[in-house]
Amino acid sequence: KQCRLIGAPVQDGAGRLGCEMGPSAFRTAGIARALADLGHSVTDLGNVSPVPLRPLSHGNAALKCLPEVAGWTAALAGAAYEASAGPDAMPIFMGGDHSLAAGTLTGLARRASDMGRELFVLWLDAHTDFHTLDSTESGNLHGVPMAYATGRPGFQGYFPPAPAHVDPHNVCMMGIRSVDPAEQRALENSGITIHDMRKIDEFGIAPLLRAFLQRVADANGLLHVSLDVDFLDPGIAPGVGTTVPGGATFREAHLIMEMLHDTGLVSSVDLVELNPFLDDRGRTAILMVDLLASLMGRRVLDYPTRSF
Ligand code: DIR
Ligand code: MN
Ligand code: MN
Ligand code: MN
Repeated sequence: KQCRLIGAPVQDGAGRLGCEMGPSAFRTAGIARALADLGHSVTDLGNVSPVPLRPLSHGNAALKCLPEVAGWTAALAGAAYEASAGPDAMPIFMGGDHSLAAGTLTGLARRASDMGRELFVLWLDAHTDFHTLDSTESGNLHGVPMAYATGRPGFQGYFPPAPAHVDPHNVCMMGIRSVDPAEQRALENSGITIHDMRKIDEFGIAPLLRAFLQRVADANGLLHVSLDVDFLDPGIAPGVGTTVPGGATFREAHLIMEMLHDTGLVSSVDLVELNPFLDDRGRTAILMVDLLASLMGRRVLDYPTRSF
């Protein structure tokens, strides 16, 4: 694969400072080396800069940093479109908070549509990030990217016009365990598949994921994986501003990544919400890099050499 590392040091969408250090932490944790050791070609394209701001005012007084996040969205949609060109392209967006997905999802959706393919999204997160600009109560814009990307109303005139939308029927969310009431109402008829932690506990992650991957394969789709650090249990991933108890375990997360690699369907990745200021000696950054390495082909067990 042609791995293209793209830093997106956006932190204006999160409720606390620190995500702007995310791309540096991923680099320090050895992300390029981990991919190169697996035999991939790796290019670090550096960090994206937001487009110039224009003043914006909105009726929802809770909104924080709307012009800044709108500027990042425009810049990242362009960066995602460009970095996804070519048959072996594997853009990897190093966040930065999850508002960056407003840009990556819509830029990648435009690329897919150019190719005559459909974009599918595996959303690994404690949260659904399905607020509109009107419904968010916290005002933190990392809570809106999936609503924007799937074309929910109310973004026009504030966020840039989306270059393309993601079909909500092509979205599967796993790990969900914190949903605000307004999001829940909107999700009910959205077409999005949601596997919350209850479902994962009850059925296990493998059959749920396998069913989604089969749909992607049947449609010859492109698959984008958006991995929010808070998908993981806070016990193994403390470096995030929005920890929620009861997250995915080390093995559940690695199993997902290994199954994704086996299918060969993944064409792009977001690594988001890493807050190095809150991390414990880099362990969350290192875990995220290890998960990416599993997704890109690293094997924990080499079965043929086992003698028992
Ligand atoms: C909550 C938390 N739904 C909000 N959202 C996120 O503020 O809108 N936390 N994305 O990581
Ligand atoms: Mn998120
Ligand atoms: Mn989250
Ligand atoms: Mn549809």
